[in-house]
This record gives sequence, C-alpha cells and structure tokens, in this order.
Amino acid sequence: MKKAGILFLSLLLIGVISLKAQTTRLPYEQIMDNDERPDTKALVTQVTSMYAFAWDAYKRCAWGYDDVRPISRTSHNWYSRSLLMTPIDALDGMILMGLTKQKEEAEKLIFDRLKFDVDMEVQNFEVSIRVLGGLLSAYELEKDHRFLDMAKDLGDRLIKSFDSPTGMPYRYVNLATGKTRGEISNPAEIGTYIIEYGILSRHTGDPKYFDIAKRAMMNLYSRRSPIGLIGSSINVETGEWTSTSSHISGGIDSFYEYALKASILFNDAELHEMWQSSLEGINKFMKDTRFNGTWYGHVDMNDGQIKKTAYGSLDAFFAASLAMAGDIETARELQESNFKMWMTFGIEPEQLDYSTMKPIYPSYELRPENFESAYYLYQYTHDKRYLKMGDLMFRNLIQYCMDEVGFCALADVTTKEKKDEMESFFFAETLKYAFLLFDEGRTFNFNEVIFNTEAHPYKRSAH
Ligand code: DMJ
Repeated sequence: MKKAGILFLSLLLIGVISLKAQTTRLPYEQIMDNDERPDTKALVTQVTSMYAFAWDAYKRCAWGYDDVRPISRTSHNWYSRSLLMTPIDALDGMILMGLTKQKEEAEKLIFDRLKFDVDMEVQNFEVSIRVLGGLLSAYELEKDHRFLDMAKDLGDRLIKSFDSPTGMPYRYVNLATGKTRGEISNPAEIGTYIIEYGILSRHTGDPKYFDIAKRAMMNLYSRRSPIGLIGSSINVETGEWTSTSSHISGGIDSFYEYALKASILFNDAELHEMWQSSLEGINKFMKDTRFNGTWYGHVDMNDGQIKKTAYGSLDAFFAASLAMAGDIETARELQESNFKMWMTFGIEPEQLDYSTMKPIYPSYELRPENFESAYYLYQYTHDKRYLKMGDLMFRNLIQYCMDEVGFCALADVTTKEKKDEMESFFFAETLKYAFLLFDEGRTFNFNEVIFNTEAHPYKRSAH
C-alpha cells in the first residue's frame, strides 16, 4: 500500500514535470515541433513582393546611387561616383523572381550610366563580389554581351591589385590609374576572387584571370601554420602575418568558401586539397561543443587554443559549406546553433559570446548567412525543419526591420532600434536565399549552379 502510494506520487510528479516542460516550450519551439508545413507558395509570393517593395524604396529615394538610406529616405554612394551597387546586386534576383518591370528598370540604369573609367579608388573585394559578380551572373542569365563587356572592362582594372611582391592583392585599387594601396589585408580580401575571375576566364577564353586569383590563394595558403591554420591579417608585400587570430568569421570566411566552391566549379584538385586540409584544422581546433550546441570559436593559428568564444551572423555561412562538402551531420548541428543565435533575440546579433549567449556586437546588418544555410540544408535533406526556420526568420525580418520605406538594419537586436542602412546584399542574398528556400526547387535548380559569396549564381557546366 505504502509502495503503491509512493509509485503513484512519483508518476504524478513525472507527469507534472513533463507537462510543465511542454508548457514552458517557447512559442517558436512549439512551431518547430509541430507537424505543420509552411505554405511555401504563399511565402514565395510574399518574399517577391518584399523584393519589389525594397526596390521601390531604392527607386524613390536613391535612383542612380549605390544604396538607399531607408529612414532618412536619402541616398548613399560608396565612392565619389556611383557603381550602382544596388541595381547590380538586385538584378539576378529580379530575373529569378520574375519581376520583369523592375528588371528592365535596373538594366536600363546599368546600361545608361555604369562606367568604370573613373579616377577613384575602390575596395577590390567588395567591388569584385558585388559588381563583377553581379555582371557575370546577369550575362549568364540574359546572354546580353554588354554585361560581359562591362565585366571584362572592370576585371581588367581590378586585376592590377594583384601586382604585389607576393601575388596577393592589395585591398584598394584606382579604377583609372591602377594605383594600389592597402598592404595589410586579410584572407577573405585575398582569396575571394577565383569564382568571379574563373567565370570571366571561362567566358572570355583568357585564363589569366583564373590563374592570378588562384596564385593569390595558393600563396596565402602556403603561409599556413604548422597545425594548418591561417591568421586574420597579413602583409601582402612581405608575406608576414600581422594577426594570428584564426576563425571562420568575417575577414577569413569566404576564403574557405571559395576553396570549396571553386574546387567543384573548376574541378580543381589543388583547391580541393586546400579546402580538405583547412577543414581538418577548423574542426580539430575551432569546433567547440562545450556550451549547449556546436559552435566554432576563435583560436590562435600557432597553438590552436580557443581564445574567444565568439560566433556571429557571418559565421552562419559555414553550415552551408559543411553541407555542400557532405558533412550533413555537423551542418545540421551548426544550423541548430545558427537558429538558436537568431531566436534568442528574435533576430541575430553581429557577434555572440556563445558561452553566455550574450551579444558582443549587438547590431543586425540585414545579413543573409542564416537563410543561406537553411536553404542549403533544405536542398540536401528536404527536411521541412529548414523551411520552418526560414519562415520564422522571415517573419522576424518583416516584424523588426521593415519600415515605411524599405528595410533597415538594426543598431541593437535586444532593443530592435533601427539603423538608417539597407546594404545591397539584402537584395542579392538575404531576400534571394529566402526566395530560393521557399521555392523548393520549383523554378530554380540548386544542383546546376554555384553561388559566389554575394549569391550570384553561375552555371556549373561550361556549356
Ligand atoms: C556579403 O557581402 C558577402 O556574403 C560577404 O562574403 C560577407 N558579407 C556580406 C553579407 O553578410
């Protein structure tokens, strides 16, 4: 009798505890756990209309400039003359989404106004991934030779940045004079050219672009530490590292991304080896499972010790790379952390201390990487969990970042205070990856393309 009483009480207690656990599940966790499937056709329509809405903001407030400032309803140029960053970055998205009127507006602007024979210094990396990258994907999608002519003109100006003693490019180059500046650079700004340059080589028949971009990557990689890691800052004249901090975050991220993607796109064994051995070092030293999930921290390139438990919105790309490389299990684990980073605040911070889950840098720059990784994982697994992640994140974008005119970055994800900024990658990547995720392959075949780091797609096959 006594025993039966204890058993009854224990069962009751277990029942109460599990009921409590169920009821304390956060609303988003309940959505993730239920069996429902997001209405992806409706989401595609919604993303497309948000794209048109954001383009309208550019048209009304910043026509002909690089970017729109959505709160002040003003415009912004990166340099003394506009390079039409937003129209170029937005163009292939308009083509994919069937926004024909907007596509024609952007194209007309580009053909009427874009020129590169201008005496101004530009940041090699940013102009390459956005402008060169955008022109080349527009050429592949539209087959209009004017895009390729412009890409070649730009490529021939940017390539002068590689004229350094080590073959690693300077950060800045003058488009008219070819004068370079900025010998202290970083792996991302040294090793994120081979996709654009390789595609330019493919379409012009001149191998020099691919060769010069690959040489820069190899020359950087040859300076890795004995344990196979690279630092975050290096002098391109002397080849000396100026920072030995090693991570997958901004400043290094797309070097790894390009080693992997270019090895596939150009079937290149040396780049494959570069990716494989880099991945071994990353997983051995940076992967950190001590704090409720899988994260990648910041280590020193020489001893591999974790120095900073930091991970951020830029790092979220790595789940996509892992999935593409075939490690679906780690990719899934990392995407759970990416999603946790987002949902902890309702939108992700620029950088997080994953040991405390407190923001280090609290802004949100309208970045795409979390959507990108959800898209890749959905393509590789067809697990609706990733559609649900995308659905929840997209709702947050509308809730917190949408303004009367366009979308805004956030100064602080904890207060949701807005910033007067809408970078061109919001079109090129954030909304495009959301669209492609919800498209579920209905109109666009993931397996036929490789995306550059700004989400401009190129055909895998040369034919
Ligand atoms: C983009 O310009 C590119 O994805 C780059 O590789 C990293 N930063 C932004 C988006 O966050």
